[in-house]
Amino acid sequence: MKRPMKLGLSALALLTGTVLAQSVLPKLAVKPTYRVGFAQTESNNPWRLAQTKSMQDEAKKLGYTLVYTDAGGSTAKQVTDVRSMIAQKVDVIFLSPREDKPLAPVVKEARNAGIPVILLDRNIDPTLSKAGTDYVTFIGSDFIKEGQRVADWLVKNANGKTNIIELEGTTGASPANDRKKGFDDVIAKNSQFKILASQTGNFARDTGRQVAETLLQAHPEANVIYAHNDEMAIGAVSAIEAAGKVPGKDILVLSIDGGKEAVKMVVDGKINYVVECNPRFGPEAFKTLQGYAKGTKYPAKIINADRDYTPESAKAGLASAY
Ligand code: GYE
Repeated sequence: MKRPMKLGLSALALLTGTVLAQSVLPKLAVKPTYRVGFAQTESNNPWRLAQTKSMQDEAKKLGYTLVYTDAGGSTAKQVTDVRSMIAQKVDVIFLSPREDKPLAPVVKEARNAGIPVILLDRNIDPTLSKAGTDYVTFIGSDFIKEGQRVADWLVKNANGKTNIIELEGTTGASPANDRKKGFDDVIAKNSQFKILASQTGNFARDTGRQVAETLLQAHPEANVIYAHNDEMAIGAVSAIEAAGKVPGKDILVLSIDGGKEAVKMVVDGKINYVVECNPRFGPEAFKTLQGYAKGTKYPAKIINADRDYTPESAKAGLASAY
């Protein structure tokens, strides 16, 4: 009986040479200037505008060309946007993946085409793409911690207000998944609190307002609204007022992002607590690009520092909020 031939590792590597060669990160040459893609997910809020501006400002400062696309809230368009950057042979792609699964294949396509990808602000499902293999690194906030910080503040400052409505971000977006997990896990350990309903408001002001309106009608006993971003919190403030209640007093409002408009509402007492999510990515993003070209090894995640805004600190922080 003939034994099946066993291939040594090197023979396997020879046979599958191209495949193996493709599954390592492409190198980036040290050059005086680069053409850099930035695939933005949408531009419908101050957070996104601040992020885009920070990227544009830094590119300009360094004399790099920024190939900018805006997916306008469409995951399918963002996939196409990345493919067009690959076709244009940009040097590097900065990607803010709208959802954590559908963008995984194009990250690999870019890598296979020899273009390093750096993920900005939103992550890809770690079972589908790996830092150090498929993309260089993820730069952004610790979203689980953001959710935990909101819950920790609530546990300390609730004053008997324990019936929560949660407005989730875009379904399938890593900050929505993680801000929910971080918050819900802390709440689960504090049995006096109850999450009455948790529904997506798509990170958008008007959707947040509509969802909050419906949920407030369904749950008149609600006295806390936790929104995964400022825009939905601002929408919720309108919904609370439309329901004849006082935001910040009858119903506590908590959010994440820290844009000027929301911080001003903390100053005015309509929102009670905001955890910042820093959108100013430009300096860190381009520093990472340059470091990568020089051979620096990066960890899977580079975490931005985030402040917070309480009724006590909001006034002092307002001037420097984006
Ligand atoms: O909170 C939100 C934006 O991905 C961290 O997306 C970001 C979130 C941010 O549209 O306002």
